Amino acid sequence: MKPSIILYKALPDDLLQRLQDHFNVTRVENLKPETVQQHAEVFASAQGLLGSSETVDSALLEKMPALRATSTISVGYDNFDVDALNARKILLMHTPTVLTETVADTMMALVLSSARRVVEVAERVKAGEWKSGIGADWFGIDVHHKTMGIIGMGRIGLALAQRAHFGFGMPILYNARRHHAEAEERFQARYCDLDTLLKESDFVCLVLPLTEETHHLIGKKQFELMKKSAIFINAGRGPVVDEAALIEALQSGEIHAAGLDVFEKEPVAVDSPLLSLPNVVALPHIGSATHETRYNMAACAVDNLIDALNGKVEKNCVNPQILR
Ligand code: 8YV
Repeated sequence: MKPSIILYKALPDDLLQRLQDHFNVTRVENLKPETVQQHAEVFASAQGLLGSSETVDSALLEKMPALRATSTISVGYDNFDVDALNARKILLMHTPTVLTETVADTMMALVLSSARRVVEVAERVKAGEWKSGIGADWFGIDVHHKTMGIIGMGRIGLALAQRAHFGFGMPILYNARRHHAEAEERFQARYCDLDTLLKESDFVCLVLPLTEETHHLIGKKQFELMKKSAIFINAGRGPVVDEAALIEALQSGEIHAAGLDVFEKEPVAVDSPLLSLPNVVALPHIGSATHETRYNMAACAVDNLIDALNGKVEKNCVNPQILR
């Protein structure tokens, strides 16, 4: 008999078929307590779980005593209680490589659109404001040859550095838990402590996962260290930034502008001051959201679950040590 699994995200037909070739699949809308209660028996016998953007905590795991592997269609796994998974010897699989280039493209889009005010001026054109030659009130600031500071030199940080260095001639500063030889050799990136990076960068680009250590890493003091002309970009996780401090820094002119793909609470509240500030480009967490990459992420997550339930954890596994 095929193992039972719960799918809590829509999949393209061919990927659903691949999943069904291996497993007995029950599709649910979400992992909310009402849903779990409604399908209590299936949850109690499921060995696998596949989807994204839902909380997986000990309350849920208690309802899933047969669970052996979870597979998230994302690189980030801050919505999983990893300690609780480890304690129950449940594998956690994720999709770290397939989205790298797409997220780096999104970050570069935020850099360009916030510096050159692309969204704002395009709206003005649509509103019929382009009546004669443009004056300084339409101007932006240059991106090329400015200094980019990258906080978090993982795969996405490297892909961003590549674009900025080779495409835009930008000197790269970076801060990370360790020195990164590849970044230093390929892009002449210079390692700095966080304060130095904040003081010297024209673009401060944040691409960190959310952990206890990174929560509110960037707050009032860090915005004060940045140049008044600095543009702040966040495409990692919203709660790494103290959003109230960010709003204040943007309103007071402590920093020049921001390009944001992530927020402390998503979707961002429609009455958030971030949405009425002209110097903010706000995106709805589209980092990896292209047809190609979302397909590749889903395919990777399907294969990850098949692998995990066969005990194969050489790649894409957050906690392979639990099998040892
Ligand atoms: C997705 C992401 O938006 O992979 C991640 O960690 O943040 C994004 O690619 C999200 O997880 C929905 O699948």
